[in-house]
Amino acid sequence: MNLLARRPAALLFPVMMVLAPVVMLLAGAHAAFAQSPTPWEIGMQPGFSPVKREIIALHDFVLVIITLITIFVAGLLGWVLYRYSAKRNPVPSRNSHNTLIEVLWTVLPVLILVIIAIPSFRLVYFEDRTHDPALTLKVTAHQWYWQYSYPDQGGLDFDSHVVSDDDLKPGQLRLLDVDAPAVLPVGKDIRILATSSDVIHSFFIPSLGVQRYAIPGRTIETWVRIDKPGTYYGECNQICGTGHSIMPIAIKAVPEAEFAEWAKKAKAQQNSQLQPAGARARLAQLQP
Ligand SMILES: [Cu+2]
Repeated sequence: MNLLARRPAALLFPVMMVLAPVVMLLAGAHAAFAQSPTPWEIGMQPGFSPVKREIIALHDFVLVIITLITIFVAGLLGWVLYRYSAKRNPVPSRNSHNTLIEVLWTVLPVLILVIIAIPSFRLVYFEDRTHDPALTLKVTAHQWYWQYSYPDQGGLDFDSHVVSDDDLKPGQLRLLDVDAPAVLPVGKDIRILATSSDVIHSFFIPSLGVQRYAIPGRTIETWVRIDKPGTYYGECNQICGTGHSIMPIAIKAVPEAEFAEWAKKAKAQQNSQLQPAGARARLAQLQP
């Protein structure tokens, strides 16, 4: 007892250890889940879709191969510098050919490339399309904002603009938050069709493994299945003009029932509103 009275810190530590997870859980319950870039990030954002998980797996696999090659070549270089310096090897070899080594340094790189190509091509086809989508989201890029269309929801269609620095509310992310995010259901295969009305843009959401060029006169497909509710941020990542930095992407993933409710309300609002700017503002208020 005496000991504890003299050293309150000894008691404080176990109490904090017990309380910390509870406090974190409570804080987490209030803070909405969101995926965005963080300062000093050097790795990729974590994945919240099957495609992104495959991208991370391929990246990790190739990283091992690259690391082994780099270590091997650096080691070889070091050995040659040491062993064949003019001091240690005053009379250089006059050989100009060695069939075995030449075959090896041709065949081995080819084999390594084939080993990388197989999972790489598999991934290209995996992210290409989904065969039985529950929903289609059509994305049209404009200088400098995104337009989202839902052909399965009675043609629901709205524009999504960046929130300007002056209008940012507490907790909103500068150059990432938008007035009307695209709302999508979680756990469903969603077909994404990207196109553009003016110049080449790119629809890019890192944590969902979505990246498709938006090209005028073309429609390019991909798909996504979002693991959990939350907001997933992305950006146009094709230099498209002076406003390139002010066309971020925000995807709000919600449970299916909530999505259906949102789509119905948003469509009703859209029908009752003739002024596009007003419709946009009212749609923004409807976001869950
Ligand atoms: Cu762009």
